[in-house]
Amino acid sequence: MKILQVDLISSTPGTTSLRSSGRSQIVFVGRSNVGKSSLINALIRRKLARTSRSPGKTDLVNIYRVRLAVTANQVDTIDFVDLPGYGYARGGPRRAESFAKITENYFRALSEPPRAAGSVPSVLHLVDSRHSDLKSDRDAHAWLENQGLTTITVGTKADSLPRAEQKRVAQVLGSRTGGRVLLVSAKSGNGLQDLWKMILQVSDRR
Ligand SMILES: Nc1nc2c(ncn2[C@@H]2O[C@H](COP(=O)(O)OP(=O)(O)O)[C@@H](O)[C@H]2O)c(=O)[nH]1
Ligand SMILES: [Mg+2]
Repeated sequence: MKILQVDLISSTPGTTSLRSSGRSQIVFVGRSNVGKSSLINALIRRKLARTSRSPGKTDLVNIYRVRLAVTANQVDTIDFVDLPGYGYARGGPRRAESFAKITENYFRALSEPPRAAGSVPSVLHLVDSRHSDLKSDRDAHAWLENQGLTTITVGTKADSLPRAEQKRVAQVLGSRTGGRVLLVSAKSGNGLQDLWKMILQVSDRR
């Protein structure tokens, strides 16, 4: 698989009503600072998404259009949607509301007509491997499942855990998510190939 081109095609406040692009969409959801932007950059092998040490900076919904050659004669386009993080307490109540206000708003907008055929997004729900059992993440997971969305749980920053601990975390997350879980590291690159495989499986390829 080869990534041919990636463009930031839209960058809008989360309160804007978003319409489905009619393309395969992979939506990246997770707490602030979980490593969303780093993971997107690692997957697309470019430094396009802004990363930050201090949580809660991004209020925008950024959409990256990824053109890739899955095989020599099959070119696909997938939109990566980077939603603002939720659950960062120090940002105050406004920040705490961001999952409700932005994430829910985003998915709701997608389910409103007019809706292009085959435009149901798949969700990568990012969870920090070091803090894998937070209430805000469990709530977010339950909410996403309730919407009937295809959700894959991705444990980030796996490089910061010893191997035995990685296994334990994968089991904890796996029992909650019916096994649709993968541990990755944007830093070391571990798990990225498997994640790409999953992305190609869940995105609708026409
Ligand atoms: N050790 C480690 N740190 C990471 C990894 N991915 C991201 N980080 C760090 O986590 C912080 C937040 O990353 P960022 O991608 O901006 O998170 P976002 O707020 O979810 O977009 C930054 O300091 C990153 O360097 C990873 O795979 N391993
Ligand atoms: Mg970010």
